[in-house]
Amino acid sequence: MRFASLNLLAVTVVAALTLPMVSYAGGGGMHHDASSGHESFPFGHPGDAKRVDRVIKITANEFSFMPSSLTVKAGETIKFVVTNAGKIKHEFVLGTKSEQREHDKEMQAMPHMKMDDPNGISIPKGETASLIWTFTKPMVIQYACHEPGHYAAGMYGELSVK
Ligand SMILES: [Cu+2]
Repeated sequence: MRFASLNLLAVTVVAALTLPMVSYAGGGGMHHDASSGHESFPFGHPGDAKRVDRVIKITANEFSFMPSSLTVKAGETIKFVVTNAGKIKHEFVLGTKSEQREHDKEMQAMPHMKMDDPNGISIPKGETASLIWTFTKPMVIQYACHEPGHYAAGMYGELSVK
């Protein structure tokens, strides 16, 4: 439901600023499960901390991730431990390429929006944060940062689920 309110807010902001070039189709790539009210994702779901199969360490910097590509297996629960070695705040958000593009548009419109999506974390400079995710089927997605201008600067990596 967060995305619904987000889009509503975005429309309000856009209307207030009268920026007709920015359009919000609504919903983006995210899907809502009407029964639970929780978002669902085509590439899996938040993982159980007690069932982590593998820990993957990632370093975020201006403006890239190390490593810049990853491979996991369908069915695996991964704990991503992301260290921000940069001088500014970064994010680590999982999503399909189209979801990332949609989310980036929203973030550019509202750069100070607080990150509270289950598929992403925000990491202050010098800190380390983690995200646990269970991947359910083979596909290729991205991990990306949506701080203003970062995605456009190439701050994303390819994650292949085999
Ligand atoms: Cu960034």
